[in-house]
Amino acid sequence: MIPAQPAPFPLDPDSAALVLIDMQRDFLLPGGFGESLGNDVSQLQRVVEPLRTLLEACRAAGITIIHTREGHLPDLSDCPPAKLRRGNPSQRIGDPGPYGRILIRGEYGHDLVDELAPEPGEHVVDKPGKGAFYGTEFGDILERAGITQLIVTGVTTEVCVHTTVREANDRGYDCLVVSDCVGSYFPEFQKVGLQMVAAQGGIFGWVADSDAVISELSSEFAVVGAPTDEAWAVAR
Ligand code: C5J
Repeated sequence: MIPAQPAPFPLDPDSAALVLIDMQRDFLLPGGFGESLGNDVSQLQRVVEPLRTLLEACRAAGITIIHTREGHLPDLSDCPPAKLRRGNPSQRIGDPGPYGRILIRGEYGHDLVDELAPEPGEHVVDKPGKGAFYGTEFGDILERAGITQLIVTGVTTEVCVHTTVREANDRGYDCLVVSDCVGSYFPEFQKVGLQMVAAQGGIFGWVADSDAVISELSSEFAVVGAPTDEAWAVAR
């Protein structure tokens, strides 16, 4: 059981996936898309180290790993005009940036930060929207792997993390959001975004920090198997 808000989370490593949402250079590095919108990227960079440690722990525990990247085809045919029109008029999706065309698949800035580079066998899902399910194979990957629990990390807490958790919640997945492994450019959104997940008895899911998840992964319980009905009764 992972100590969590609003209640302990009964992790089953065989049914769980670690999801790393959009840990892309365009969002995290100075000069990228995120900064072009006027954001302070240092707020997101603090996520990298705890997430790297959690990623290693999940790899060691044999947990399914899924990375996502937000971005678009070079001809922008998968980018709705409404999305294209948003943001800073001087730099939009598809415009040239310091790391290549902003949020365009195949460009350096669109790819994941070096510290969290996927290993062979890990899934990388390219998504045109904020949520991981929309327009992607994410749902099929989860179904094929028998995943029912998502350990959710990445950026940004109130945008792509929240959208994915809400989509997953509606589809019946149990989502544990890892508080120090998700990040927002806005400290107040980070705080309230996490509160919103666990509010009302876990309206969208659970929240715990990475130490709690890692201790559970290294404990004997975590490798024993699926949570029992009793475990879920405590968690509810
Ligand atoms: C944003 C994201 N914030 N990954 N994308 O546009 O949250």
